[in-house]
Amino acid sequence: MNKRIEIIGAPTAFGQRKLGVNFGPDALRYAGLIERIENTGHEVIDKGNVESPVIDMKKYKSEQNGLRNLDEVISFSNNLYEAVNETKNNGNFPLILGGDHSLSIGSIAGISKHYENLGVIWYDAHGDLNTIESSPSGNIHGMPLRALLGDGNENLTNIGGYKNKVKPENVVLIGMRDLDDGEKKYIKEQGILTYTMADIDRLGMSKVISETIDYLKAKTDGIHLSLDVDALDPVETPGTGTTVPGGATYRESHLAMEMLNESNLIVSADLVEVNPLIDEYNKTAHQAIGLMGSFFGEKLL
Ligand code: HAR
Ligand code: MN
Ligand code: MN
Ligand code: MN
Repeated sequence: MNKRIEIIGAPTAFGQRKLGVNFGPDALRYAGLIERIENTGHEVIDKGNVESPVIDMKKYKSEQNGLRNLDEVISFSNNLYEAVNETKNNGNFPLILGGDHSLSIGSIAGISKHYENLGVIWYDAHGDLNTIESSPSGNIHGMPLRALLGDGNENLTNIGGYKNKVKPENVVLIGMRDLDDGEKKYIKEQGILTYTMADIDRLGMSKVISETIDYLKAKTDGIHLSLDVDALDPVETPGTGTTVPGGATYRESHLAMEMLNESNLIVSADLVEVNPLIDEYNKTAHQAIGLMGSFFGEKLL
C-alpha cells in the first residue's frame, strides 16, 4: 500500500557533545534518501529542517552541570513536536531524520497524541533510559525513552502538553549491548521486552522481529520505529557518536526492516545519530538509506 511520507529534518546536536550529527538530515538527503524511497512507489514530501536554536560553541564545548543544553533541547523538542503533529494531522507518515536521539522526545510526543496505545521499537545499542540521577554523562540523548515513559525533567516529560507518551509494556528494545546499571534495573522492574545482542545471536533476527510484532500487535494501535544507527556494528555504520562493538549486521538489519514493512503496522519512524563529520565518506548515511529501502518495501526481485 502506497503512503505519503513526509520527511522532517531534525538537525539537533544538543543531546550529546559531538558536533556534526546536526548535519545528519542533509547527509541522508545528499546520499539519495528521497529518490530511494520514491523508487519504492511512495510519494515523498520533504518538509525541510525544523528550526533549531543557535549553537553557542563556547557553551557547547564547555563542561556543564546537570542536563547538558537543557534549554536548547526543550526548545528544539517543541519545534519538532509541532512539525510531527502537523504531519499526523495531514494523515501522512512522518519520517524524522536526526540529529541525535534526544529528538525522539519531540517526535514521539507528536505521534503518540494520535494513538491510544502507541507501540515503540527502539532499535539501538543503548536503552536511552537514563534519568539525570542514573546518567553517566548528562547527555540527554541517553534519556529520551525514559522521558517518554514519564520520568525526568518536567519540561521534557511534558512536551506537547501531556505526559506518559508510551507505556513500558508497549516498548520493545532491540540490539542492546551498552546499558547503564540504572537502565538495567529499570528494564527489569518494568518488565520491558528486551532483545540484547546475545538474544539476537541465539534466536536469530527473524525470530526476534516476529516475536516483537506478535507482542505489540495485540495491544497497540500503531507502532513507531526509532532506529539509531549505532544499533548496527561500527564496521557497518562508523559515522556515529557512540559506537559499540558487537552490533547487528547490515543483513540482519535489512531483514528486520523487511519484516517490519510486511507487518503493515508501522505508522512513523525516526532515523537518528548519523554524523557525517566523523564518518568515512558518508558511508553511514548510505547504509541507513539501504535500510530505509527495505523498510519502505523495496524488493530484490
Ligand atoms: N548510556 C550512555 C549515556 O547515558 C550513552 C548513551 C548514548 N546514547 C546514544 N543513543 N547514542 O542511543 O550517556
Ligand atoms: Mn539512541
Ligand atoms: Mn497516545
Ligand atoms: Mn545508541
